[in-house]
Amino acid sequence: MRRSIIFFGLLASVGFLVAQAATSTVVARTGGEYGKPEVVLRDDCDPTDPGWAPTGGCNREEGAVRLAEFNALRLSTLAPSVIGHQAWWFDPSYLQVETGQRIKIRNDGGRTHTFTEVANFGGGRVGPLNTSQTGIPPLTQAPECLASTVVDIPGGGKDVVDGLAPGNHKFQCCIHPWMRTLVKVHAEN
Ligand SMILES: [Cu+2]
Repeated sequence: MRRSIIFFGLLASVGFLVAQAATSTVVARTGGEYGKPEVVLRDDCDPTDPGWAPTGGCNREEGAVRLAEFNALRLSTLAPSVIGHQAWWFDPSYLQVETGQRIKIRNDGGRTHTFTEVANFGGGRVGPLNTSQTGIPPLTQAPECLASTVVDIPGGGKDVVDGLAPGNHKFQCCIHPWMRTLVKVHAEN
């Protein structure tokens, strides 16, 4: 009698440990090491600068980057092609998810962005943002960015990406081509 109680007690402990291990694996993949399955599209346009108005305005309550600064930081004298203003970025730039997990996309910036899958990172659809130093050709446009199916996400807008196959997936903004995220989808195991 006493022996069987100990035996069942042991079984219960083992079961608890197994359950705990399974739970921590899930936590590690979705909430811990890998982060949330979400990409935030960011910029910091200054809504008080009228310079933004002709190209869609700036849908933010506040921001610190005027159009002149944005344009000045497109190029660096040390690089052949566009570098881009660092306040315009995809957060995170590297995301790992499980097969079947949907990825939420949120534009926290004030400008329009896209989150477009491309076979190869390249230029977007706006010529002046694919720019290079004098005498050097601009970025080659990613063909996916020229498709009519590209989804524009306005400042404050949202989207969702799902159905990604296991493997690496490259996403970029088709307006600001230096905004990029590599999504690594892990196969189910
Ligand atoms: Cu963009």
